[in-house]
Amino acid sequence: GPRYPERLNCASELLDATARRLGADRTALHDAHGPRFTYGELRTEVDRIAHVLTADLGVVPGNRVLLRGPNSPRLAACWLAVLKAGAIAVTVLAAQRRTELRAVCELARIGHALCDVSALGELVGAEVTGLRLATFGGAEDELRRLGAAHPAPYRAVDTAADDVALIAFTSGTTGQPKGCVHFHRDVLAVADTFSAHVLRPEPDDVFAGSPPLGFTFGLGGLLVFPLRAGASALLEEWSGPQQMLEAVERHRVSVLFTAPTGYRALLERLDGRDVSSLRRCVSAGENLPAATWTAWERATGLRLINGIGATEMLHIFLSAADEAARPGVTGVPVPGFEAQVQGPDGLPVPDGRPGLLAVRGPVGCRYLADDRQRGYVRAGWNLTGDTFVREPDGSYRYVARADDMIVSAGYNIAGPEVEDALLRHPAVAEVAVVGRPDERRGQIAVAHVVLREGVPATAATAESLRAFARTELTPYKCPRAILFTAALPRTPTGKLQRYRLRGPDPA
Ligand code: 3SK
Repeated sequence: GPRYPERLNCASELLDATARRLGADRTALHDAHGPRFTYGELRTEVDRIAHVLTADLGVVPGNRVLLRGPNSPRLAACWLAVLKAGAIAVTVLAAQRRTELRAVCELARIGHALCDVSALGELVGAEVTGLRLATFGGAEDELRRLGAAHPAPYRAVDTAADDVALIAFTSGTTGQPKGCVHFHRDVLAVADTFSAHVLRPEPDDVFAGSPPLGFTFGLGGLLVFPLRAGASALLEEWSGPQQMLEAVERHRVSVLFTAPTGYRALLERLDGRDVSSLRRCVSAGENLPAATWTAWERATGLRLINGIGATEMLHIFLSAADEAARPGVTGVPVPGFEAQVQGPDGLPVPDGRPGLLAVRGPVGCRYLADDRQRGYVRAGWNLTGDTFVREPDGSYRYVARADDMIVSAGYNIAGPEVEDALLRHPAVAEVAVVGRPDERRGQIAVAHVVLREGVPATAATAESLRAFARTELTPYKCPRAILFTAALPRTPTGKLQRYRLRGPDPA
């Protein structure tokens, strides 16, 4: 893995060092309509915010600062300022509600916050005791007013490479959120492994995408990777795929980050759009069906870069560079990481057999005061909770989340495999296949289907899907029930909430 000096402030490395290396006049961040921040202007903005944090809000190194707002260059500047001031960034999703926010603030012992005015209501409603808060955005723009009194520059706090830089909360597809602690060196390590080896960005690249900065997929892809490369990023809260495609065209976006659902939504609206500026398209956040990979290649000529990452691991650890990417497999360990497929005893299983994915590398899981650490880390390996098969050629194929396997009449059925088959049917826009308790078979596979616009939700459509499944799948894998729904339940980061389809909401 990459090596770093003992003293390291990653915000200063990403911003000040890049500006020195490539020149302060290059564009760093912008949104779809507003003014651009060059590297020099971004540094001035960050330094002013760092002064406000220190002088006006009383932040000292090691304090945890909550950051909340839709994706924007200002939110990114706040994140960099918190780290430059030696404090710890706790970025939450703009979509999170007051009860969730209160839980996060208690777990992370939040004493300070910077919040976009558009996302203020729920934070105020969370009634966090003793919170010192400044807002940004809107006509008042408190942060800008306070910042104007502090001339740049701000000298970055001399943090250690393994001082805590951020606490990222898992999106919680099940259960209580968990805080994942990451160091200054971890932030650079994800850029110097996945981004450097798989994306290989150039300073002229323009990054954009849908994941929020409060999800580490977005933090890496839309802030850390572009700045590490001296490239630029478009940080915007998209109203939908249409607006995203317009921006790709207008701003000549070259590196795109979104989840498989995002690529399917873009595919529906690609007609007549010029996306020739795109060079690398990264898909993560959930399983990428082979059908989506193939449809994207057919429509754009581009090979989707599939990856699997985890908030616990900060970013992507298994992927394939685009020339090596092929449908249906995730890829190989990113240079700097090792992977194994293990049995329940922690020993590697032979190639071709399913088992638990175990990974290790320059970053790893450190839960904030949570006993679930024992379940995630075993003998130095991180167990991500995914079932994988290692193919004889050394590539890793996703099977399912370990707890998402459907066991029906003694057969193991991987929901994603059935979904992949149904997605090839022209009537299907989205699908989730989950197990439902059944007296005779233990569980049965149930397909929850969102139909494409204009397709009627009739018995004839269901029969057509059933017949199609029989031609594509071994009979025991065919769904026993097909249910039509308007939308699938997802977390604010876009992850499918299978548990909500399996039965009553446990919350
Ligand atoms: O879910 C993923 O695959 C992922 C990817 C990058 C960063 C974080 C996560 C959770």
